[in-house]
Amino acid sequence: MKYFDFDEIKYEGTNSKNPLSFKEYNPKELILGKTMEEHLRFSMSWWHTLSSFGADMFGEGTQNRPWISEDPITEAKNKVDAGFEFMQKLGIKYFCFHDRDLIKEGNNLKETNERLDIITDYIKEKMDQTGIECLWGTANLFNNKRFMNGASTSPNADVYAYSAAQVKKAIEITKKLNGKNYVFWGGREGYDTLLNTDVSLEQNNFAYFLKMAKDYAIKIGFKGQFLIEPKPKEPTKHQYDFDVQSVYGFLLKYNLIDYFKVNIEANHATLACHSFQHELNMARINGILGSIDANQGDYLLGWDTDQFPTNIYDATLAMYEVLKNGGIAPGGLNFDAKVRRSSSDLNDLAIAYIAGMDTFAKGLKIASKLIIDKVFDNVIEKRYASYNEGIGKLIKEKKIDFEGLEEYAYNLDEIKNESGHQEMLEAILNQYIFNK
Ligand code: XLS
Ligand code: NI
Ligand code: NI
Repeated sequence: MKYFDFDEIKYEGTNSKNPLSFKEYNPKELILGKTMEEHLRFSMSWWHTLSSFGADMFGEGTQNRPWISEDPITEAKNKVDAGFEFMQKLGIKYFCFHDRDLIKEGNNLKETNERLDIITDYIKEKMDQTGIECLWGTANLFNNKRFMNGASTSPNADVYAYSAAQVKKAIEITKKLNGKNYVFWGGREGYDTLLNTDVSLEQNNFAYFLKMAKDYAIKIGFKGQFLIEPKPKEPTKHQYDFDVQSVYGFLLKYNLIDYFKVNIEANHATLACHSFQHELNMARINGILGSIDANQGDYLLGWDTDQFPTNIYDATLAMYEVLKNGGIAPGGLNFDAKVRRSSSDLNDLAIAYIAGMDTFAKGLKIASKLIIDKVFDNVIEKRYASYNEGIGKLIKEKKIDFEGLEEYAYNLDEIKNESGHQEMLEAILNQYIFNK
């Protein structure tokens, strides 16, 4: 059975008026020696695309998806069929999943795991037929009420044990599907009030949980990259993986830095009052940029709206960081994004993906020109030139101390600063966005 009534989506160029066509994303086009497809590594999110139907806190689902069924196994298989058809038609080569997106829980953990075996067999078949791959897997440790106080940071040791068993299985199925990465998003790992929370114990337990996960991955020969996905708040008020810098500090403190990188989500960056580029930059300069959840938030709303990314400014600067990083592989650009509740047609899904893919494709093209022309590199090089000689060189090479600097400062008569030219640079960036 076919679920979508359109054919393969083609690149038709910037003037096309066909909503079901790419205007910017031309998969085989070469940019800086790699195809767009290789640069962008787009991925479909199983949860938003196949398992979410537009429900919100105030109302039921609005999106009537033809793959819904009463029988959990039938529904799960329908979703696989729909998902692979969708990815094939859009030319998306990767998918990401939570264990619980694939199939509903059974009556107990054993039954749930047996269901996972059935459905991952089926997914594997589809992967072999189509060449589509798994970008990452993860475990959903937040939906079920057993996680109301957290999972690996729960005050209840039984919940901790259950969470470990669930993650163990999630790593096993991710390995079975040859996942390129495995993600830990905090879920409910955080707290709402200190009046009942032992943060120190929770953080130690959390770190030990991650250590056991990586030890187990090594033991079973899972080669995927482990990733932590920072988010500052929601569902808890204080999420432990607040942002890239806090995750980096945590990984250092608990000696996990060699095994984990980060998966940066645009909407989580903005919730942390950072720009998307800031988070990507922090990860890149510390060598832990692993993958991206490509979406966008609404600056007027204080929660994770997970919208499809259409902001060309942010996409350009994100791709700038990706190029500076030498690429994002084995990570990719996963659309952790959902259509708005009122976008109730099935085709709205495809159009949303196309909009996101075109935005990042255009961002990639503009960013590559900024890099070729060294627009910001030249400015930054000149701005820090005082560290290439004299006193600056001694500082950079750590060959001077406070006394030496004091002596130097005594002999300075006038300090001359130069303009940062921010508006000029923003205008140049706009010029590239408008014209390239
Ligand atoms: C939720 C997160 C989640 C992760 C995977 O805010 O973005 O969807 O990407 O668990
Ligand atoms: Ni995410
Ligand atoms: Ni999110």
